[in-house]
Amino acid sequence: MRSETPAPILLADYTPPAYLIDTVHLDVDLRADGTVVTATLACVRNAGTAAAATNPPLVLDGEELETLEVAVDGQVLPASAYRIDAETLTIATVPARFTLRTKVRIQPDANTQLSGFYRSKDGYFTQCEAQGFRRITWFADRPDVMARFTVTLHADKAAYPVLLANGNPVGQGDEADGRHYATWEDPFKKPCYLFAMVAAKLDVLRDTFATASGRTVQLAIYVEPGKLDQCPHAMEALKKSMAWDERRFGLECDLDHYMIVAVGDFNMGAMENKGLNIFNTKYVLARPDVATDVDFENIDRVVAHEYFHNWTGNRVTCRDWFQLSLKEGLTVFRDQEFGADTHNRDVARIREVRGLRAAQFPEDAGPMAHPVRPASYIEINNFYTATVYEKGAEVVRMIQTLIGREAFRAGMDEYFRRHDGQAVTCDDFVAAMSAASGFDFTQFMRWYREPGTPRVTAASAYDAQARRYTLTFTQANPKASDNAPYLIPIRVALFDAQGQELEGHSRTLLLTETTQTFAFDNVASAPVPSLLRDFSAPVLLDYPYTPAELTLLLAAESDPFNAWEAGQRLATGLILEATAAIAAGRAPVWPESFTAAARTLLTGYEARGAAFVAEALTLPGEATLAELLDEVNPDALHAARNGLRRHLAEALHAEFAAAYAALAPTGPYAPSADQAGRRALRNVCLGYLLERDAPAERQRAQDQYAGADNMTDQFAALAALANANAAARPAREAALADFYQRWQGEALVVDKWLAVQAGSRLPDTLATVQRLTAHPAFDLSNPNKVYALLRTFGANLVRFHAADGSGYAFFAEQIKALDARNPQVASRLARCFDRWKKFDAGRQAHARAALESLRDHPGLSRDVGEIVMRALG
Ligand code: 0A1
Ligand code: ZN
Repeated sequence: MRSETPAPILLADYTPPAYLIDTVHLDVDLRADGTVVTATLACVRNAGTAAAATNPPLVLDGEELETLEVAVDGQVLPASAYRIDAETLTIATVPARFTLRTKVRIQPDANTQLSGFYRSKDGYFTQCEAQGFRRITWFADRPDVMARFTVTLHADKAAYPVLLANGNPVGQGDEADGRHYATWEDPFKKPCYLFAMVAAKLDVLRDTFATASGRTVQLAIYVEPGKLDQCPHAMEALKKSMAWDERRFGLECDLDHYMIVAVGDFNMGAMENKGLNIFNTKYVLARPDVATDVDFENIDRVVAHEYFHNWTGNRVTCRDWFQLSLKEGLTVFRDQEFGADTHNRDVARIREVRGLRAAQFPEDAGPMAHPVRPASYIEINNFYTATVYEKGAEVVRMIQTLIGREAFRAGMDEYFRRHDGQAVTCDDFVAAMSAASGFDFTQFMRWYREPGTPRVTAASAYDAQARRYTLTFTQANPKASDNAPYLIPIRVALFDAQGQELEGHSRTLLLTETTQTFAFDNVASAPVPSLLRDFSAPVLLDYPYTPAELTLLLAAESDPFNAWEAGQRLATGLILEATAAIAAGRAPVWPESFTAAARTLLTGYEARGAAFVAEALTLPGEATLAELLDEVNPDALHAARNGLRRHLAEALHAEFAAAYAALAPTGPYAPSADQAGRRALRNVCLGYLLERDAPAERQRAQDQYAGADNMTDQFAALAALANANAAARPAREAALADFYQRWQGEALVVDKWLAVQAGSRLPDTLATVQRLTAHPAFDLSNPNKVYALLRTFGANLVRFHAADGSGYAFFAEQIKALDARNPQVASRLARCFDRWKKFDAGRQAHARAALESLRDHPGLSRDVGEIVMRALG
């Protein structure tokens, strides 16, 4: 059992650093027995803080460092002059300004956490956010200490021909014994979490970008040898992002060299290190035969995200890690806007909200609920969350909604004018927005401060005589620390019974009170309100819509998000009713009106857009639906949702088949928004058609699988077969075997193969997953493999939450095995337990036992410990 719970770190305890570091020289010598890092730091006592007068000790952070030497101003210190404990180096007395030199040895080959400097396949790579730099050398590992870095790497030339670090190359050459060196100098001050270096054997794709002011930026994408033909899409994405940021925000690239390095072992998606982004291969490599439309789009978004960080995160960084959303919420908002401008704005918004409801709303309702700006944490790596990222982006989006696009742009200009080169807080960002717009954000700051999703309840009244329509909103957030109201922008429009939008009545209401009424005058008849258009605030909105009103909005709303939302509300109502019916042993009822609405969508896709119709015909996911229930019966919910799918498949068989035929590809594959939309709808049709369990439909899927010239269609057919019922078993097994056979050499495609089996609704999925953990394709030390197999299973509501607790017990053992190697990844898996209290007493008992066995596991990491402790609450 853990002997003690680590103390939380508190925002309220923030104090400025006692010492600053102006410059850093790193000499990094890669040897067979480890890497020796010699760091020379120009340190200075921080004027303007208490430290200036008190001469405090110098305390630096370090982890798993073998310290070989410590010197101050060239004098090697005797061991008695400093103290090293588990995580700090303390030198009791230092001058006001001095040079510290430390020499340490680190073991990148033994670094299984993938934080700091570590080995992966073809070489050595770094990951320093949030606190990985301390695993490379002694340092003040906090984002408000910003320094200028120079780095020299030495390594064997044949094994590691590519030597990279941030900034500009300023020297290179050969050394004795077949070795070589390279020196890089970064002209920008940066916090150490943005440090990166690479020593590896890699191929490179080069290009250039001419900035608006006429500078030329050298672009390079480095990948594992043999993969250059999977780089062009990422390169195009990079150039598009650079041009977009100039156009939309007037932000130009400040670098001479912008490099992306792809690595197959990486805990997260990608990292915005200054001038030297390090990416998970998943967000770089793409070719039509190995990557889906969604992969292509994700690559655009992630490449853009990391590039945008160069301003929002790097030029202006965070004062402390509580401010993480300052860079992440804002940068996600920026990559969302880029995605909307370059793909399909309507569908982008729908997908954002779908994602928010599947991940962030459950987080905000569960044991890990925290504000966009948390007030405390035990392990910062646990706070790279949907709340900080996606809810944070919603908060930034609301700021733009409140002040308008132009003022928002002026606010961004003001933010950079005030804070370029600084480490600042979320308050500083909002203050710049306020200065540029005159808007008072005092009440709005509640969005940064409180956990939980506000629930807004709306009611309407119509006074025919006065021709007056009123909407009354009430807001509440039981997770908040008090009952004070939020400032909530609610976009509304009114529709008449024929589906005409009432002119002059579309507006953004600012809800500022707990209960507040808004009046609309000159309304000729009782209208249908369309509330929260474009999802103008991240809230749960209740309004007693009738199915007829929702059907009208689905057909008539010109705001694509709210049209989609109306359809989702209709489907949600039916599925939840059916869940209750099934749990009570009754048969569900599917009204003809819903089928008719679906038929109208399906036959009208040319007018409404295939991508939109694909979204509208996709039922809300089980995790999203589960949040709406007090106690979840996953079997009944699963049966209800699939029952509705099967009902639609039967009732609309002819329409699905016709659309499937009409949407057949007409030319060569391109990952364009238009083509991707058509493929998405066609594959939605395929999925429905296969619900019918008929040999002809299986054949259709097999034909598509065999005939596809691109991964989108091939994988959609495989996924449909992988979920098909008992009779399709031979077809399913044949397709899975063929897919592995064909793609076993492409790691990212193998991930898809693992995920499609782990996410399958077949009853024996746990046994399959257990078997796959022993398959040569699986590797517990590769995060992508773990996420593909284990996290996908953990998100498989009906199978993970099996009534006998087998899913939980299996998962707990996997987490223990993983925690010993990679606590960050183990901790992400542990999050699959978050919602255990929403299930029945039997399941809860099993989940509690699994969580307690984790809690009591010897040597459990701080990462997993925090998640388990919060879950057990
Ligand atoms: N800042 C990166 C994400 C990232 C965060 C933490 C990491 O290691 C713990 C790695 C990457 C981004 O937002 O893209
Ligand atoms: Zn980011």
